[in-house]
Amino acid sequence: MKRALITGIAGQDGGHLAKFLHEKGYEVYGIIRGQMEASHPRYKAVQAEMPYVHLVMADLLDLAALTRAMQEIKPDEVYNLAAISHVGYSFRDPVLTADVTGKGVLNMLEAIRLAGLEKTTRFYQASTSEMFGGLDYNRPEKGYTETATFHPRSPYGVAKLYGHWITRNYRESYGMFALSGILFNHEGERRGPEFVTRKISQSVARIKYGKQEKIELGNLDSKRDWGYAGDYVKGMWLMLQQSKPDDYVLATGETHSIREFCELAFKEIDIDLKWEGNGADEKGVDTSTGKTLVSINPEFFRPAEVDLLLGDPSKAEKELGWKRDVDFKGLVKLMVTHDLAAEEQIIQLG
Ligand code: NAP
Ligand code: G4F
Repeated sequence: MKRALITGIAGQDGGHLAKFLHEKGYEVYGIIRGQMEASHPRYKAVQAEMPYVHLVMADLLDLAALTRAMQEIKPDEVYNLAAISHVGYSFRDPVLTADVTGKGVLNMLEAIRLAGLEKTTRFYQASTSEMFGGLDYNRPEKGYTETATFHPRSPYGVAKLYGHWITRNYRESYGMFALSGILFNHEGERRGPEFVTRKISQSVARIKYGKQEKIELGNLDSKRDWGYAGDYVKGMWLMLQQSKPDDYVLATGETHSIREFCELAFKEIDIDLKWEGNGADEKGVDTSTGKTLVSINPEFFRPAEVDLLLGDPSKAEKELGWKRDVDFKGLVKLMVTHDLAAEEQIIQLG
């Protein structure tokens, strides 16, 4: 039985990956942070959701705890998913973001070496399309590939770029099987409510049941290459099964605006949106009632924005045989359907 260690087990991807690896027959260990005892409500909630995961307490900032975990578990595969992962938040707390999202990767790699596992343990680093920055000058027509130029536009993107390069450096310096998946946005029913897609799908469900009047958003113009997280964790695993370590882009090859996501999400509850006004005065209005359902709150604007992300997953499709099951429309439907069911359950429970 192979042993896998996942950091960021309590996050969106951690849950999908743990289930996927468990179903493949892995013994799965997951790192959870904080002063957690088995009686802690958060620890209990994660354990209840994933009873097959052995939870290990450690923090990405704590090299000693990470080294101990490596020595005790001796994992065959390590998936480093832990990070301060919210781009907007990284502008508010850039130092912590650099420490966790950047230097935390170095701590993981060093922990593997200090435990003497650098020749046996395979390491996956969660790199990101945020490293490209979405600017015109570096954007290939068919989308970003593994060799496109990086130009990160947030403290998060800069920290991730350090993680990306230090992973590559450990591969080249010590012959470690260490690689990065450069993943474009992936979403789903486990997505945190602080990210725009989940904020929209949860709000649409609350609006449907009269618990919320409207959604306040920031930049509606930005475009993202959105896929389903369940499809992307398969790609992470495939990368670590190859005979040689290499970096791969995972993306859908399609890009859509925040506005389009809103339109499709409201369609799921039979509301057609039309857009009125410009800039900070723009509104999304219900065509049949005239009610404003989306408005702009400049609080959600970022000091620098990534306007457009589009990835080219050709290499992963060709070399890994990676395929996706969920397209953009399917993703919006899946998320809104999930959140409507959750609201219905709350209502039924009183
Ligand atoms: P997520 O839901 O935000 O999960 C991140 C996890 O990291 C959380 O469980 C968090 O723990 C944990 N964490 C934060 N700081 C930590 C620390 N100091 N020590 C240990 N754990 C810590 O992120 P995700 O969407 O699953 O993404 C997984 C990874 O892929 C992240 O590295 C992200 O940056 C990267 N990525 C994501 C996407 C995407 O679209 N989802 C795209 C490209 C790359 P708590 O639960 O305690 O907060
Ligand atoms: O959902 P977002 O916060 O995701 P973002 O910034 O693209 O980052 C996510 O994807 C990255 C991969 O490219 C990951 F590396 C990263 O960890 C994270 O998972 O924002 C998407 C877009 C942005 O342009 C943002 O300005 O939506 C815009 N937006 C508009 N209104 C909003 C809002 N974003 C958020 N979070 N909240 C809003 O109200």
